[in-house]
Amino acid sequence: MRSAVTVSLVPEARGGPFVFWDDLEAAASSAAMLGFDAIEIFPHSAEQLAGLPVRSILQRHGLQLAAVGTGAGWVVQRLRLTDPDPEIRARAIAFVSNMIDQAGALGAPTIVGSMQGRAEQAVTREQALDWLAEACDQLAPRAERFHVSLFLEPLNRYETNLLVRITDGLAFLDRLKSRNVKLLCDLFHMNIEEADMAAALRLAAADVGHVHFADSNRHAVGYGHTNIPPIVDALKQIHYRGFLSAEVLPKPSSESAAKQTIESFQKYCRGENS
Ligand code: LER
Ligand code: MN
Repeated sequence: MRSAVTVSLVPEARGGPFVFWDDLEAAASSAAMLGFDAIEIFPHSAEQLAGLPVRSILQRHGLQLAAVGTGAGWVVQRLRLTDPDPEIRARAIAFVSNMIDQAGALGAPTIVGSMQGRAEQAVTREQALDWLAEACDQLAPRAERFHVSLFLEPLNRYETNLLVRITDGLAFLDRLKSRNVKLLCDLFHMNIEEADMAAALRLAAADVGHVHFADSNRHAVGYGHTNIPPIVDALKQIHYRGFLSAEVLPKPSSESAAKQTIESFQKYCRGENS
């Protein structure tokens, strides 16, 4: 397991759960200094990502790119893969596709979280899930060209009514044609929705592609009340080899949240060399 920390390049997402903000070079420098293995970037758009010297920043600081988020498509442009308007769905697919191309060229997977949208008004959950499946079956082969997966993230009930629990995610993967979609298991959402977080991770097993490492209150792990050891044990048991990526509030400051995260990572995952 490897450690990662989030960097948001989206001013409109201010107040959101990202550790570092705005300045990729400064964020990478802090992350490397603290001993993180990787960063996870939340960019404004694929175009913004393409215009940044990401590769050289990563190289300079000896960091990997854990994943790239697409939430700005929703936060900034109000695009959703399950919008009732086919034109908006097409634009949402284009937004994620372009991100897959940029992230993929950097060897990183792309995340679909908020872009899953929600079933509302005349749209049934079944209909929304059909649209989401259609989108994922277009997007996942695109990611496959770069030998990376597409990560799909169940979100708590206040953010979606589509993929909420890990079992929703697993049932959804079953209906896809593509085998290149894995689940992003966010410990903050799971703390709200799962009866037993460790059991949910064991059930997902090889379908766990990425983990958002957050405490119960979405602060850095150690600042809330989630019981982390059984979760790390479950991840070891399923031979999880991916990242534990801190998608948490920058509280009391970015530096403290990052420092607390890496200390927790070292405390709970020490001796773990897989
Ligand atoms: C949103 O709550 C979240 O967890 C993000 O990772 C989704 O884009
Ligand atoms: Mn998340």
